[in-house]
Amino acid sequence: MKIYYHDNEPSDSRLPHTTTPTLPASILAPLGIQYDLCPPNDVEESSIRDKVGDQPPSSVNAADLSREVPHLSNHYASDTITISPASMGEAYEAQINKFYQEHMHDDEEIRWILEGSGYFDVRDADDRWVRIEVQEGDVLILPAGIYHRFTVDEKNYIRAKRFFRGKPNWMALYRGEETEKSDVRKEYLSKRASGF
Ligand code: KMT
Ligand code: NI
Repeated sequence: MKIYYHDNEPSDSRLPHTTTPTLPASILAPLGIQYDLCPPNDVEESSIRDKVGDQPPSSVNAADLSREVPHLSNHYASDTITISPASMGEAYEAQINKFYQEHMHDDEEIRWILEGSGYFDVRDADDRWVRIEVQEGDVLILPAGIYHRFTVDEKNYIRAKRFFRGKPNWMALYRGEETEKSDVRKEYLSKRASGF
């Protein structure tokens, strides 16, 4: 996982938009973002690599993931999303443009990257875009109320498992006056101010 400020150039979102130096992963926690690594394998998923780690479990299913990633233990629903021209056809460009509109959610956004790669951009406390490069095995949890956006990279392919802590609700609340006034946003800002 590589983290850096987005260069804010308006060119294609799928380009790296890199700036240097890169940022340490420690900048994520004060924004309420959690990160973990959990390489997928072929028991549940079709894209397979050997697991890494000292004592890897022999397989990964939702229950194992819950054990490995303690903050996922309360989940009780999940689905898998594939973002690619092949899986989305004509809707592809429109869909990736939609993901790239700055938004937040009423609930956490929890993603386990099973295959491929992409970028999550999140706003830091100074409203700068921080780009988080994700790839296979990354588990990323964005808190409710944080402004963010997502794009695939130039390879145009990502497959991710989405977890729901409650009733699945994918509604994106786009940045604007209304969203700014919402309880979820206010709660996020207050938690961020007090260091989570
Ligand atoms: C979102 O709401 O930003 C997303 O679901 C991004 C796509 S998940 C790889
Ligand atoms: Ni989102």
